[in-house]
Amino acid sequence: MPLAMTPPANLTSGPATPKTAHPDVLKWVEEITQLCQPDQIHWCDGSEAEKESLTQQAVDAGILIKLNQEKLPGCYYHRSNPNDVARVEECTFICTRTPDAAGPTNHWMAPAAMYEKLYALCKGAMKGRTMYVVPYLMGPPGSPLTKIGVEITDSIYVVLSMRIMTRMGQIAWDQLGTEGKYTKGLHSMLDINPERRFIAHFPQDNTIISVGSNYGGNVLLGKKCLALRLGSYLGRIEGWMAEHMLILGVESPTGEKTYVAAAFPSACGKTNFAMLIPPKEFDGWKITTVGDDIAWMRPGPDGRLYAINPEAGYFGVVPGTNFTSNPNAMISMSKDTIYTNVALTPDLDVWWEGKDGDPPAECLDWKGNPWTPASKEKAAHPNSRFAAPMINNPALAPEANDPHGVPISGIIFGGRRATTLPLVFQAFNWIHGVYIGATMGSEMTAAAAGTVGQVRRDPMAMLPFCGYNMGDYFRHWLRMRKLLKRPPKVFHVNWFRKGEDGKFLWPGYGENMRVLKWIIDRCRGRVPAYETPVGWMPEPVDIDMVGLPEKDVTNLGEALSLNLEEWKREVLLQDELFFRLYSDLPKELIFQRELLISRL
Ligand code: OXD
Ligand code: MN
Repeated sequence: MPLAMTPPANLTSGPATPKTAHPDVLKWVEEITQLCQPDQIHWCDGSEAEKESLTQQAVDAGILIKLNQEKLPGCYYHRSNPNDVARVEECTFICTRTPDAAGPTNHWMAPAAMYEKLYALCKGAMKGRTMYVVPYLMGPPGSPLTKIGVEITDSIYVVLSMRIMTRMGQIAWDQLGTEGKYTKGLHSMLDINPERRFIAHFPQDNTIISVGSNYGGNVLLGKKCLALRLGSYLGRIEGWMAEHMLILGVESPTGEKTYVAAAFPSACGKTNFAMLIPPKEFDGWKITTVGDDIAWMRPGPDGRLYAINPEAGYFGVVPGTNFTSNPNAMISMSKDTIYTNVALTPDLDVWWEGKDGDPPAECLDWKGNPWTPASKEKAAHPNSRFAAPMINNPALAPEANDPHGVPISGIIFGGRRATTLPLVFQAFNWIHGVYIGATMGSEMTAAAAGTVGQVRRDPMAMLPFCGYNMGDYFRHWLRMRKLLKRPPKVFHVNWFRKGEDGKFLWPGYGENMRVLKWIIDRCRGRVPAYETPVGWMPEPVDIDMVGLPEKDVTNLGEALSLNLEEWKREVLLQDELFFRLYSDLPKELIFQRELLISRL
């Protein structure tokens, strides 16, 4: 088929030749070329040869450092600008037609005003640079949930990371054809200046524009921008859900498989939970990872909720990861991985706080400055990351590539809470579960710029990621119940509760399997629970503690305890969000609050 538009004369050879005949893509790329004025255009095909050549160019330009290939085959190291190390919520905008459609929890600007501002910033921004046109799939090929995106970027780091994080290249051009729908994404680093940093979403145009950053969460546009912000918007219109959730499979010794999805805020252990290795006492039990960050879910023909992981890689927090906390993540990042903002040792290995073994006697910290164990600053940035292909994960669920997705039996909410929230409880029903998710709170982490440690309400862990009015988002959750004959059971967990001595009451990591087992058994209706004002709870004897030290067994009672005075304060704290959303809140949630207060 002839191309609908001929690319500019000087850009017709090699990778400058379009890899698609999709008329709208060609028109849009031409428009962005005129606007950004790159020296060259590279249409990505996702091939090995392309990867090799781009990686070499990135190394030559000092954007990547080749790591010790004996220790870390195929691995590279990247340092971001120190002003650009996390997602920035103040710079993130939902540009719906009215501010009300974006709602009080999102920053809003009118689409026309935002386009004008960003096009002015992008004018000539790629002079002297190459513009990459990156096609990608979010989801397994052929899934009814899968979406196509095209990201235009001037960052080779973005191209190489998108290749890990998504199904990038020819596969996406093929699925797009000449008539497919796709999400437009334009990214330019500009001069990596926080003053000129905007991550703008235009839901009605299915478009994202991100400028002034080169940090993953702001610039790998398939991830937070498409898979969550635009995804949640599209899900509401199209009758499905885009959630900030891991998906895991639990296989019992008899081969029975159960799948759960879990929403924890950023840097609260989703990757660890998704890759959990059961303790040795759970002989024959196996956890497999479908996804570690994002779930797209839709009702299946049997009335259950089916989930896919739209991603193809992990963009995980590195510090604290070791062979005890998450062996599967360690193996996942042992090859073909891009590390960002960890420390670099003299033999070109990587190091971070919490890695197994002793700290190196000397290394370069994440900013490239000399570091020794006596240094006051951390060697790795607390939000340093690894981008690794999911196929590296020894626990990868084969279903991660299944276009049908997996049936979800349980949804687990959780936050990082030192007090009040017990180890685990179960919602009375779906509506109560929506209330529990909507009122979730968590201590802030380094994944976003802000005050680390402060408790903030983070409904369904979606506060930074919901692409429309949060009140309507809750309404969408409530409405989904009507589309499900067998809705998942809903739970809340808190691995982070502390005792009076300030120490964690629960050992966490692989031992979370013990709580997960109770959850699975509840989903399958085969263990008891007792009714409390906050939901169904296990007695300590209902959690299998065999093999754990005496102190953990003793602490379990406290980890599971309810302090009604603390809960009354909790309800008042929850009001902070409810007041903000009041005019948009579904009545069901207000009733749930009243019911909780009367039970307390
Ligand atoms: C992430 C995040 O990167 O949630 O997954 O910040
Ligand atoms: Mn996340």
